[in-house]
Amino acid sequence: MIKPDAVENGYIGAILDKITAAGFRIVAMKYTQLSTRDAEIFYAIHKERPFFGELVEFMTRGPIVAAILEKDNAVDDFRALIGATNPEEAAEGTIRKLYAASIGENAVHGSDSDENAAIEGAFHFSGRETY
Ligand code: 3AN
Repeated sequence: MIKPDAVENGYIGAILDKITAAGFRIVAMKYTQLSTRDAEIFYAIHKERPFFGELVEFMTRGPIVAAILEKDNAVDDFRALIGATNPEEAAEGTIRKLYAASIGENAVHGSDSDENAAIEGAFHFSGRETY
């Protein structure tokens, strides 16, 4: 996902450019907005974390871009491309270093495993929206 902060700041095009330049193929994509319930389900794993309320509030405050991306070694390569969760710790040239302001508002989400990528892809897209 391209998160609400990056959408608000006009970075959709720049971020997609980096993603495609890095060799990812777009399997599915949409511009949409999460409801509170959507965000609570999507981030259910973080329910007990102190920042959960803040995270749900942030992720629902404006539109996002959701996408399914395909590449060899996609999970690790995408996490390398986006950089550390905290933009201050993200490597030079990574998406979070370039386009994120804080650990809470960090521009992009990437799945942390193939298993979660399948779950998260199915959360956003039906079979007939993937190509
Ligand atoms: P990542 O997105 O790099 O996998 P996770 O899974 O640890 O990071 O965290 C999920 C999301 O929760 C992050 N993208 C970030 O928006 C938010 N988050 C993580 N840690 C914090 C924190 N300490 N304070 C506020 N929000 C946080």
